[in-house]
Amino acid sequence: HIETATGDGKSLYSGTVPLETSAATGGFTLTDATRGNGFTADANNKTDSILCQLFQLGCPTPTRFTDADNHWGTGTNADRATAAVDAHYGAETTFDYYKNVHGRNGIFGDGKGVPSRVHYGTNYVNAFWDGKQMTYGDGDNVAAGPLVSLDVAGHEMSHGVTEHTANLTYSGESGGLNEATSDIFGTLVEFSANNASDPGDYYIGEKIMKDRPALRFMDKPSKDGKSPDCYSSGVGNLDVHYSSAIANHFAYLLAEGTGAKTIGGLPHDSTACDGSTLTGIGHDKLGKIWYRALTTYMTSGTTYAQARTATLNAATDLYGATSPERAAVAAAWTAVAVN
Ligand code: ASN
Ligand code: ZN
Ligand code: CA
Repeated sequence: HIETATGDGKSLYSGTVPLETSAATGGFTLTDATRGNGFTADANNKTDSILCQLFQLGCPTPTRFTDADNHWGTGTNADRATAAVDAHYGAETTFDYYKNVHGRNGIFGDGKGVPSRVHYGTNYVNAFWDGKQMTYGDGDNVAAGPLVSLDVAGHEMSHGVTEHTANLTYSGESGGLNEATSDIFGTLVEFSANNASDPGDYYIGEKIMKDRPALRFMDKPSKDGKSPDCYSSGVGNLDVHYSSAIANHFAYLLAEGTGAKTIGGLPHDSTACDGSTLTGIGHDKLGKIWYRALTTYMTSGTTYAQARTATLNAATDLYGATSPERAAVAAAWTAVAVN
């Protein structure tokens, strides 16, 4: 007999958080029956063999966490359940973001929750969505700690949303748009949590990175030393995590405009490629416009020029052809040299 329960956990990055769990004989489990039975398990530092990755053959079975009193984790890595607290909270927050803001019932739109695995591999500095489940590495404790922050969780699970909507091909300009979609919604998931320990910002991975302030910067992507701030032909030849920079910069400028400000306690400063001054329309409207563009107008081969049209169409649908929102979308693309 299993019944829903509400516990709490001491996370690594988000303070003490409420957790939806299940009560069963022998203790509680990290299974969220209120969100389609998404659950969080321990990968036990194992990795998936190539046979597992390609044919789902011989894949290691993650172990379910159990807890006697439904108070999970200690806030440090010494307890293996701590990273699980962050991952479970990240899955809950992402599920709620898509449901409450976009009316999307889970990653697949079918109400099903997803499995999350923590403690994948050894010193594994990545996290990934494999089409069915979330997987998080522990990091190497030099470049990065465990990759279980809210923005990373939202980023990875949003790859599942993209796959089931526009299905943007993961190379060329569409690959950059796929990655940017994950950075945009990962950021909006972080904002939506309204968590005092991990407030919303436009940095990606600021909680996990140890040797620099963040993995990526949407206000000025070139702060990472590698990403472009402005579109040029050939941007589609870059790795998708750098070609994403154009849409990340667009998204920041649309939401926040140009100039310097502190957001989530972090410095942000954005400049338009054409020197123009922009006023933002806020991150809620950015999310509405990008989600409608992704689910209504973008397709697998969408380019940057076509993303401009897709978001203009979305803004027309949502706010009208002569709206300030639609004009702001046009100005933000022009500001990153997508004309
Ligand atoms: N963390 C990487 C990403 O989501 C891994 C991947 O799936 N390509 O971009
Ligand atoms: Zn990604
Ligand atoms: Ca962030």
